[in-house]
Amino acid sequence: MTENKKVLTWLEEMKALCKPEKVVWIDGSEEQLEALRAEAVATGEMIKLNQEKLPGCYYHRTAENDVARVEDRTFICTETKEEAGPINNWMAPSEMYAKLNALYDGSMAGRTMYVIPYSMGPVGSPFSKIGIELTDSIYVVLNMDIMTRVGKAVIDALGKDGDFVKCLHAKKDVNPDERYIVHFPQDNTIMSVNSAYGGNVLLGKKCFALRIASYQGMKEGWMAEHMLILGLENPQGEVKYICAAFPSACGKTNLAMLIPPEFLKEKGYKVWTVGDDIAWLRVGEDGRLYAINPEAGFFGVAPGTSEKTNFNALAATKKNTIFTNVAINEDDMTVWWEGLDKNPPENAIEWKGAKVNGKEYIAEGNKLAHPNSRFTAPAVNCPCISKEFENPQGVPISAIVFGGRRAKTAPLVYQARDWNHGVFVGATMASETTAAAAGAVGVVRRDPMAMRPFVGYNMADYFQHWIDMGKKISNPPQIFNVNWFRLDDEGHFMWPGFGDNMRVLNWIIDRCDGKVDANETAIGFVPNKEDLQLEGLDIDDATLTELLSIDKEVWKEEVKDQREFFAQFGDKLPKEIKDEVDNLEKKLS
Ligand code: GTP
Ligand code: SPV
Ligand code: MN
Repeated sequence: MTENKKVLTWLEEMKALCKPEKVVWIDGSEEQLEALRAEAVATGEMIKLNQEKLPGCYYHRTAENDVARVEDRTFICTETKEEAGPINNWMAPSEMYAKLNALYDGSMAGRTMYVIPYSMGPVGSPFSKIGIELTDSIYVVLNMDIMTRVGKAVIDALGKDGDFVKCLHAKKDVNPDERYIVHFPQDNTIMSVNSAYGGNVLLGKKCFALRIASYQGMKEGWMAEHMLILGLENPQGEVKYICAAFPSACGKTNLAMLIPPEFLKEKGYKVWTVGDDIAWLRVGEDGRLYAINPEAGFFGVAPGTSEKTNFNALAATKKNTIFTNVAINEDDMTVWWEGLDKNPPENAIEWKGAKVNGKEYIAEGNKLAHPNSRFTAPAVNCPCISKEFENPQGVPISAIVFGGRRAKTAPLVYQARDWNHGVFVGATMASETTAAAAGAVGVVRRDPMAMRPFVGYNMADYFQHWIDMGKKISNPPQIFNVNWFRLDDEGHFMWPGFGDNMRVLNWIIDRCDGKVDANETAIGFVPNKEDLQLEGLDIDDATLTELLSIDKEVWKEEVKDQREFFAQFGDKLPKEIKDEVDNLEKKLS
């Protein structure tokens, strides 16, 4: 397949280590992929779903102990601990390589090693980067084929001496005690062992496109972010692009594919999806920030996805999709998850594989689908995919939006005063944890820029990189913060969310265009109620007032917590960030 000596040398070394029975290069051809699907069905690794209702769709179940990213087993192995910073797990590279080599030794005996050449970003784009993943899992091959650009064209683009990110995955026996997701940013190397769950094994995604890429971006002057990218089209047909960073399972896929409320749709407003999870950003010649989505598919949260909440995502899953850990409706071999509709199948197979009466099972308080069950769907299936999706130059960004799940504290939306204040707003993000990572759910934690689990180096240097980038962007995006998740005293969401978030996006674009005034507060600019398009919205004035209010006493507590979080970075914390905390405290008093 290739004459690239770096590839061939590395492949020989990894073969000698893992000792597979054979090695198969993935060329991206449909014949090869179809044969792999048939093999996976024959061995039980995948289940073929109803091919009339869900053509090209398959089902996969992971081990019960292997259903989410494992942050406590994810490592950044830089030469020094300081380069990895206080947030990341670290081990000295030599020590980690020794540990891993023992685990990989002979790990593929009697198995096939698949070689997946893949591109993050359109092949040949100046933004794009190449990786090669070695894996012994057909499930990984088939997912990578949906999530990235795979095959011969990538090898051609790599050429005789191009560089690539080395990715090794061995499934082994998915032993959680020997599970490691390890990054060596200085060696362009990723090693994953003893898992078969998406975020741990689709190494182009979080491991490369965020952890390794954030390190590359810091060195090379660009940014890799946990952001969706959407285009907002107004009735005049102009499209403005927005990036938004929300933590895992906090609404990126939903916002990226939003359908506006009826009265805005009638006027001609539309949303186009460029990306739902990851953005790579570079400064363009015109001094604006440009973004591409390095991925080719969506690895989306299934529960809560319905025709009502996210019509476009659901439509994207109707063909050539792999479902992981959802429930099966045995009557017609289709899929089901909580929130799809109000009709759980009676003859159901729940996500762990037991046959149950779905209605009774749910009535007893069980879940049919795992809360982090996912679909892997090709982006081209999405009815609202942007025509700029494949644009190798990316799209110009007008606004960056941060957000998370905050039951209290954060108002519906506010705008930062300038770039550095915006960086501070991102750096002080906090959100309640979700099922996307192993561990407790619903605990508020600091998650700067939604990148806490994904920064491949010291987070203090990452803040500095954001500040430095600001100096290079002569025409920077405006920065905002949103919170769709504010709760009332009874624990109900105060804001309807989903399609109605379009009302907030329109205000954001109006602010970027200088069309509306705003109310300046200690934390930033908050909308005047009359500037939000509220037609057709069932919300009373008191609720709206509450959603836009800032409780100074609560925010004073917030500042204390911010200071505590920042303290761990010591002298490495950029002065600009420290100044912003002082400034906020002053404005609150
Ligand atoms: P990752 O793929 O893990 O990075 O997640 P994501 O940010 O793409 O999250 P996603 O859009 O899949 O949403 C996760 C959950 O949040 C789903 O259960 C949604 O139903 C819910 N959700 C999304 N948007 C909203 C909203 O505006 N309001 C409320 N209340 N819930 C929302
Ligand atoms: C996330 O957890 O943020 C995801 C899913 O998007 S995973 O690919 O598992 O990281
Ligand atoms: Mn994500």
